[in-house]
Parts: sequence; structure tokens; C-alpha cells
Amino acid sequence: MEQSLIILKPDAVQRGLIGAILSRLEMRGLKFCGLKMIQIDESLARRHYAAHEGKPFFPGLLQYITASPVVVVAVQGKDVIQTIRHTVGATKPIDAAPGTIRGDFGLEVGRNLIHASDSPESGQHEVSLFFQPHELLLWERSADPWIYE
Ligand code: DAT
Ligand code: MG
Repeated sequence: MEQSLIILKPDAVQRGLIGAILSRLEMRGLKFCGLKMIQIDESLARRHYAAHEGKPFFPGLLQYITASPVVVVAVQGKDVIQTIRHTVGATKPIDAAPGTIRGDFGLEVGRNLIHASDSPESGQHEVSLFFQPHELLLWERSADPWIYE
């Protein structure tokens, strides 16, 4: 079973898009197992984006992700990494297909609204960075037999 970390970035929160974005993910059938609003500090931002350290956009990325509260969501289920990445769309909103979150709500890469883990390994790692074990609920969902064959 894969895990993915979703972050509704500061622009999504400031623009009042929490409900609209979460609703797309929820309607797709994804099951949330952790959800909270936090403000990311510099230390957590550096750990989360460690793979991008040294790139020209890194300082701006840290500034953006720490600027204002975010909503973090842990998702667990079959194939959630690829499913969510496809629903989120390409990194640059200008390249993101219409119908994707970034393709419908965003214009620029530095304001691309949402983070989603890019591999099963990073999903496990990122969920553990943002959630304590007791914050993750492995609940039974009665609709599961109507979502998963
Ligand atoms: P993604 O968020 O689609 O996984 P990523 O992991 O390559 O993309 O990069 C993380 C974030 O860094 C991305 O959401 C926005 C920013 N970023 C990536 N490439 C960038 C670029 N060329 N210029 C400015 N910001 C960039
Ligand atoms: Mg990434």
C-alpha cells in the first residue's frame, strides 16, 4: 500500500482553494488518513526540499513554502503516487493539462499550489516528516468496495 504526502501550498490557502482542491482528490476516491493545517518552518522546508538544495530556485522555494500556513494531507492506498501526480498535473502550470489542479488553477511554477510525493519511497519519507504515527488514522471506509474492484 503506497503513501503520498500532499501539501496545499500557501497560495492555495490564501486564495481560498483548500476546499476546491481537496474536493477533487476526495471525489477521485482517494482516502485521506491524516490532515492538518500548519506553518512550515525553515528547518522542515529544508528537509522536505533537500533534493533541490543548490538549485537557483531553492531560496525562493523556501520563502514561498514558509510564507503562510499550508494544509498537509497524508493519503494511503493502491497506486496513490501516480494517481495523485496525474491529478495534480505538470510542475509548470503552463505545461499542465486542463482538468488537472495546476492546469486549472495555476499560471507560474513558483505558485503551483500543491505538492505531491513523486515515488513510493519519497511518499513514506515525506509522510513521516510531516505526521507523527498517532496522527495517521487507518480507518475502514464503507465506500471502498464501490471504489476498488
Ligand atoms: P513537483 O512539485 O512537480 O514535484 P519538483 O519536485 O521538480 O516539482 O520541484 C519542487 C518545486 O520546486 C516545484 O513544485 C516548484 C519548484 N520548482 C521546480 N522547478 C522549478 C524551476 N525550474 N523554476 C522555479 N521553481 C521550480
Ligand atoms: Mg517533487
